Amino acid sequence: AELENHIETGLGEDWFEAYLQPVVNMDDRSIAGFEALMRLHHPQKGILPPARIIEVAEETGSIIRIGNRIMEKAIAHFARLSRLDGMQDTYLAINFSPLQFEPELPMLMAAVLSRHDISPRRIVVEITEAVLMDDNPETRMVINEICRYGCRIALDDFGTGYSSLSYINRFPVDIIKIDQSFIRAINDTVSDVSAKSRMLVESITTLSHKMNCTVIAEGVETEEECATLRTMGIDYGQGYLFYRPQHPDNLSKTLAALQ
Ligand code: G
Ligand code: G
Ligand code: NA
Repeated sequence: AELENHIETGLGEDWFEAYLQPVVNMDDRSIAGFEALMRLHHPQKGILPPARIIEVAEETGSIIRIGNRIMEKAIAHFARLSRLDGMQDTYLAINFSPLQFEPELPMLMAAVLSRHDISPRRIVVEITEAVLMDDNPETRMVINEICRYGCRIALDDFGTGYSSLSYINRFPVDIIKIDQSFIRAINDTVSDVSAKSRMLVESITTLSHKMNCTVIAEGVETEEECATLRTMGIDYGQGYLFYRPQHPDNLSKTLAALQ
């Protein structure tokens, strides 16, 4: 109930912020895109745990208002970052909860994108298996409409569910994000674990490429992981080794320093 209060107050007092984490090309570590990550900044308590906020917000339904707020903020920040040298072709990935795929969503997205003069081709909609498994025809209609409009779809946390493969061909998925638990395991001290994890990651990558999907490794933390992932042909990486999720003002400074 306390978090619920913080969410309501946060929506009213504008405590929500879209942090951004760059996603890099594995070859040269240049920035390919950004993922927007929700942060609720309480003036006294600091940043409240995002995963818990999402959980509570999905229970109460406030996730729809939070999601819209994050989308607006993320697109505004992205429009500004896009004006920096070398950032013109980057993409912006936004996380969507299953509840957000309401019939109004495509129109709302289109309005925000046109207000900031951002092409829908530069937007990636991140969904989890929960969305794919939702057999609600309305959800599928909305996702298909967003795709027709030009946005791409990324499947998040790949490998953590139990039926990924059976659902993947029912939706126009363009990007597969391999869950960080697999990335962590490729250098497990138990050699049997690391060997199997490497085979898994390699197989997911091969399969994804055969389906014309781009592959992102999530949660890359060490040079060792990065080197192993590069030999597997993974396209993009995301993780603390490259960039942490950052407040957009901070990220602007980081990127300006790169130029
Ligand atoms: O941001 P991490 O930094 O802690 O995020 C925790 C979890 O919350 C992740 O699984 C992430 O996908 C999810 N998440 C982060 N931001 C958003 C958001 O804006 N919307 C939704 N639906 N999930 C988000
Ligand atoms: O949406 P997704 O489930 O991919 O959410 C990404 C989550 O992973 C966020 O909570 C983000 O803060 C976190 N994250 C991003 N990079 C790293 C990393 O290198 N290590 C760890 N442990 N977490 C990361
Ligand atoms: Na995500």
